[in-house]
Amino acid sequence: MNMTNIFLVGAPMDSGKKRQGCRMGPDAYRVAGLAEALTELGHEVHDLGDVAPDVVDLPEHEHLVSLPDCVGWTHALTRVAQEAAGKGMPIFMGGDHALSMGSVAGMAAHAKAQGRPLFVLWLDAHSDFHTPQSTASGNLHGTPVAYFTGQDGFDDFPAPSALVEIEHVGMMGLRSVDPAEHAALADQHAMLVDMRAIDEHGIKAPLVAFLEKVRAANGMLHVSLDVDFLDPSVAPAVGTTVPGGATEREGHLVMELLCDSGLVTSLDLVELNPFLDERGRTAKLMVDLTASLMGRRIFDRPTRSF
Ligand code: B3U
Ligand code: MN
Ligand code: MN
Repeated sequence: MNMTNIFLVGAPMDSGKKRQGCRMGPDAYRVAGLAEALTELGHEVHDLGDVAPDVVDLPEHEHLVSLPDCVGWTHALTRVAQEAAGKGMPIFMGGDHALSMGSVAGMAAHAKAQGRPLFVLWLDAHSDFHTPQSTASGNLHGTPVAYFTGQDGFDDFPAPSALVEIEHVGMMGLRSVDPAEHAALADQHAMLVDMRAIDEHGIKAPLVAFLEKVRAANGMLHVSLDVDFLDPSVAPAVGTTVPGGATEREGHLVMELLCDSGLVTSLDLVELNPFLDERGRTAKLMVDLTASLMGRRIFDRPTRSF
């Protein structure tokens, strides 16, 4: 793979839900050797350190968890994402999934300035398609896809300067979708790949179909990897464990195919809660998956001919 200028952005956001611990994520990735693994692959890696949320003048909400903080993070990360995207490939080290409101909004603004559409691959057990009105938990990490695709109800948040078309969103690994999200997704045209589809068709076929759409549209591609995309038996360090997830090998294959495509322009690593990890194994797996995305191979040559 060609040398890439990679910008690591620490986003120790812990405001998107009640359970705490994701704020330790960026340092866990540093300790697990993310920068070193990418440098070893020949990339130039710059760690921009940790971002802090903007201070916003907004009262706490009676139902939504840490609304002012989430709004402040969205402001800050939108700005930082846009800046970093102008220089190279940003990797957002979360932090919980509410950080993707900012990372994706920033990448969408950058793509718009390039005259290219942004596509988003959402690797997650959840669809994160709630609005502030529909969420029963009040946890805003369940809302980013609705935010950056321009659904109603995000009045307290910055209005994104560019939206992502819902047709440009592909979700893979789905196995926990709330009734309100089901209803909201029913009349939309996101690519929805649940675990049944992966069991029936394998993980490669739907991914290749999605990548073809990105290529045909000359799109940029943001990948958002939630730890709970993976099965909790291999990735236990996450607050919302959902059994029946992707295997370690499926995770690597997705990353290898994404690497081969050459289409990925930014990445989120989200929902790692190091407080719940077992001797750093989840952090290390996320580092290894990122290495696969950035060119690590078992063999360099194609293994198509056996
Ligand atoms: N849909 C549920 C659960 C959830 C969403 N994302 C995560 N959990 N990690 C909710 O609370 O919105
Ligand atoms: Mn998520
Ligand atoms: Mn999830």
